[in-house]
Amino acid sequence: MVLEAKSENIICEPTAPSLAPYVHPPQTKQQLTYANLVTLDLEDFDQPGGKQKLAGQLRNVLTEGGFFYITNFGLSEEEVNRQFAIARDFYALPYTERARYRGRMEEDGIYRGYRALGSTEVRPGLWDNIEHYNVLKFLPQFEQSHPHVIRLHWDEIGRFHRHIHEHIAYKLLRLVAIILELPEDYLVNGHCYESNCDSHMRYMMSRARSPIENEKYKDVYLRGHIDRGTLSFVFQQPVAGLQIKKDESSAWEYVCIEPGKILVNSADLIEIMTNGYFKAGLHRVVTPPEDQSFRDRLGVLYFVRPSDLLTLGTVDSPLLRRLGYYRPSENKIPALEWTRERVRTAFSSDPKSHVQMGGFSATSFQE
Ligand SMILES: O=C(O)CCC(=O)C(=O)O
Ligand SMILES: [Fe+2]
Repeated sequence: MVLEAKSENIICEPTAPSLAPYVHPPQTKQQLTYANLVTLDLEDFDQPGGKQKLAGQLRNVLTEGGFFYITNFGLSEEEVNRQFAIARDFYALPYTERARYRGRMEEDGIYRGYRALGSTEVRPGLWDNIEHYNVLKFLPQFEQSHPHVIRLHWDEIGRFHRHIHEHIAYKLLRLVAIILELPEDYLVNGHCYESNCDSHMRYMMSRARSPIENEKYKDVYLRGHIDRGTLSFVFQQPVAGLQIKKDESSAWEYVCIEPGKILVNSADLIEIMTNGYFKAGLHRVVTPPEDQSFRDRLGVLYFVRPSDLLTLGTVDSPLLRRLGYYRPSENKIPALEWTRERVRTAFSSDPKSHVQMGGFSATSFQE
């Protein structure tokens, strides 16, 4: 079913199963250094001249660090908060129940199902405080068992999932193609919802640690990294902790994702597709400020991954040719093989672990 994002509450029907409302924790009162990021208003997309305006804004953010907010993306606050409520209910399940749905991402490189707490070493002998539940696309080939709390809201999650992919990500992919002076659907064709790929929605939990533990971990929840794939979307996040770096030489800055906004970051393939003209957003997660550090941190995210129709390499763009960025590539490696290999290596305990494929290379984590 194709949904048009015209009115509010397209996702949550009046007959949707009831969910106790989710109440977000309060924002920190501490003074933090926040990154100054541009907000793209997606309502402009269908206005006369709107795509050109958005493409201009996007070109700047992608060449300058890869982080921006979007607003007016066709999902109401209630619809977003219901996803947080589903996440809350999932994490209220006993650990043994969550663990029954464990994926095999360490082997197959696909984030599907449960990713258990403590799956990666943050420092030698110190395991992470992160767990997630990942839902692949709503297509017959990705059918699998899910916990009751997920099944109960299955149709609603499916509409939310598709909306992010087809009504938000597609717009941004069209804008990227416009910037690169390619046919507008060039990148959408490599990211079709109906194609095989590992795009997924993620209900993410970072468990609070004690001050003593935080000290041992040097306040790192998730080490600096660039995401695998094309684009990542992070919904509102009142518990501060996510930090970004505009480039290697700049300092880490917090981001504050307010209700009504989504933080978007470009992932490794955006950089590869443009041979470095566009940057992938470098980020990490640290201990939340003191007035929030005792709180578990619940997140809703969506990761756009390439389909098996996109190959790993720089796209033949008139703009990239003019700017001297175009580099022909002989390989026909499906880009999803790259992202899967990057996911596998993220579970390696070797701090130097990295992927090398088709002339491209990337480390798993930085500092
Ligand atoms: O928890 C966050 O805010 C970001 C998580 C993240 O960077 C990731 O899952 O790749
Ligand atoms: Fe990330």
